Amino acid sequence: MLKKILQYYPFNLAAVKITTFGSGLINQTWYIEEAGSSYILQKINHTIFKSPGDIASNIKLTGEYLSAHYPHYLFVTPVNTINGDEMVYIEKEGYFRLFPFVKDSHTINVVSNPAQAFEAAQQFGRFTKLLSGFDANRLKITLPHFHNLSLRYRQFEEALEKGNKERIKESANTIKLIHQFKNIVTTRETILANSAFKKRVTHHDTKISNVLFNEADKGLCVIDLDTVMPGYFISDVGDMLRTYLSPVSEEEKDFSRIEIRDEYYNAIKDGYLGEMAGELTAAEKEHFFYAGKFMIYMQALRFLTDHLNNDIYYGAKYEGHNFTRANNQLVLLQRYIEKEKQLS
Ligand code: GN1
Ligand code: MG
Repeated sequence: MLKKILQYYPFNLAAVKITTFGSGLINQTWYIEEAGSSYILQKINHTIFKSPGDIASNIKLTGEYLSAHYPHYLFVTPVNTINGDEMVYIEKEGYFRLFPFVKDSHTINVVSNPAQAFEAAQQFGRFTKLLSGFDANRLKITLPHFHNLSLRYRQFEEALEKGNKERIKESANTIKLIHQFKNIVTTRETILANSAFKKRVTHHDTKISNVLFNEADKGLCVIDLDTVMPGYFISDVGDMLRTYLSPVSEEEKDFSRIEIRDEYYNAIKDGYLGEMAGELTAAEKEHFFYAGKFMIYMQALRFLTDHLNNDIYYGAKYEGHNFTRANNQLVLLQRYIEKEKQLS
């Protein structure tokens, strides 16, 4: 099947070597080697990204802006097919695209020192900063309401009415915790109503595996641009706080291992503000800590909602997978809030 897709690129198919690659939950990724060159092939999850053409259009527009204004900035754009298209569409299989593999780069799955957190935060901050002269409204909305916490909350309430009855019953304690932290939803509504909160070009998926590092572990560039859309800084900062602060990820089942590491908080802050301090308003800067609450809570909400809806969005590798993930995120949220006075 993959060879069928590679036919659309100038490959010598007999010499192509394909291996699976990466750890994303949504898109599928492969590593392609041919005659000493390497590429990344990705299948876009079409049930989630309903208009893959919009993703291609966003990458093209931002890529053109960046190469015109910052020719030395590394920004990875897809390789065109032999027909000059940015993607391949194959009936029943879906949409695929090919990226050049950045030489001597690697990705990291778990942040293992504050310097990596600093580098990643600098890369995400730089991305938004360099695009500050680009009108974010030109971007297509690839996932409508992606980080709309109020809508996520309503979807959770709907799952409480229409979801799996047994799971709802078993989740009573988790549901109670979600209700207990509802003020995180109202705070977002209040702050975003303030014109001091600005819409900018936002990545919306700032996990560490979406940054390429060089051999010296310096950040090279950001990748996975599917969710690049107009948005607020709390999305990007918040997802870094959510995924870099604890030594264990959302997959961890032993919740006693979840902790907040102060030096990583400071590294994210230094890396991001080193780029963005001149862009963010005072009101935004005051909500740096809130960004973490927002994203951790939203992820807990999304995992729990999916569990109540029989795992239709994230899928499940074992019974109760999304329930464990939701509880993991709620423990993370509580550990985080315990440090509010100290960190903010
Ligand atoms: C999904 O596919 P991946 O791993 O890049 C999700 C993110 C979640 C993340 C949780 C389009 O990202 O929003 O934070 O899982 N992306 C989408 O691991 O829903
Ligand atoms: Mg992603």
